[in-house]
Amino acid sequence: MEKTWRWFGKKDKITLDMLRQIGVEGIVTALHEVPNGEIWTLEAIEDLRDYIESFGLRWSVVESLPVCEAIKYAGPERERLIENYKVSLANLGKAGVKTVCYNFMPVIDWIRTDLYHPWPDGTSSLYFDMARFAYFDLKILCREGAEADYTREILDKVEELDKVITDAEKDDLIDSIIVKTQGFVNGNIKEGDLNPVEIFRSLLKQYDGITRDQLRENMRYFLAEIMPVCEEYGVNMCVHPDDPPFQVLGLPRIVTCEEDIEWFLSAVDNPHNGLTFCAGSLSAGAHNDVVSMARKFADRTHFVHLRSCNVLEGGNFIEASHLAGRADLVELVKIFQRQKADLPMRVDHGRTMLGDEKLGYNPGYSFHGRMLALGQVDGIMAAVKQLCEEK
Ligand code: DNO
Repeated sequence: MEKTWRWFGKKDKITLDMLRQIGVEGIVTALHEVPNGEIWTLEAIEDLRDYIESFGLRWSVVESLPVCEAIKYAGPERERLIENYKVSLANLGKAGVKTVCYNFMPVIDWIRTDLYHPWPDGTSSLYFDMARFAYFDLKILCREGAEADYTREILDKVEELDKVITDAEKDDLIDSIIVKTQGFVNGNIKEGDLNPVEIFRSLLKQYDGITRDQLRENMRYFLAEIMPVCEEYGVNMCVHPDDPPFQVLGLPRIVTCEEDIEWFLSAVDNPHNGLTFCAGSLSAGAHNDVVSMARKFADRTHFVHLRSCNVLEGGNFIEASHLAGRADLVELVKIFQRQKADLPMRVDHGRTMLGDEKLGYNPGYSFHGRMLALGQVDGIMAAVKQLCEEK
């Protein structure tokens, strides 16, 4: 597989020079400064591509070309936004950047309740705590009907937490769930936005009454519309699974499990309609057998995210070491390496360690932690390659 790294553009504190030194071959990035829904011009794409190439690297994958909410909920601006999307895709194709990762999660992209969950060895990683998440939903967002989505045990924990939680902890929870994890991925809420909870409530409203089936139909419609452009320019689309892979906050989520993936692949049965196999997101769902899913979907996988989670009691999950957890990365490397030797792969997230915490990296996107993970995965890849050659 091609060793890639998510880089957040020229403002990223981690430079392309540094990445070249640690064995990265391809870059995963986006035109982060272009507001969602606007066209990515050929000129801006070529500028960034040439900059990356001047370091001896290549722009391998776009993550993400964001799909606007109105496309997801089929608002009146949908046609115009899909037209813009097509132009951006054509421009990417012309510039030779032909793998495009996106997601179809309504309102909120990935969700964690704790960005610095401590490990006994002094490092920290990202964490999802169901009771704290339910607290946000019930006591901060005050979403109507939310109680019905949680077990009695979780509801009791929410009441217990309510007796002790401080205002600072509440702010931190809001920050972790809807602000810090969203802004840098071109999400709906950015740091510095006033009253994020209010903004979030109004975004949720857009999905009132939208069922999973409707969201599926809107995804099918979007994919069917863009496929001719993908065919013309040889662009491969790869949807990122929902993270975490289950329903949240009364919103439908439709890329959560084997059946969901099967559905969207066959709804628009075109090789350009594919998957980002994010082992981390998928392994956060106890219902997912990640290795068997990789076997099943390898031929429609255009991009791989290597990471692993442990699912804990009550629906909590923790981002494990890249050599542990529910996602067997050794098996996954075997499967994907056999599938396509130059399939782009990036290590996804890493521990915060050895001073990363002082450098203000985006949550999950530390330097040392990801470098350690890349070293581990690089070792797995070398061993797997040798074993395959010996056979
Ligand atoms: C988080 C990321 C996601 C991902 C998008 C792709 O760390 O995995 O934000 O980039 O969902 O569209």
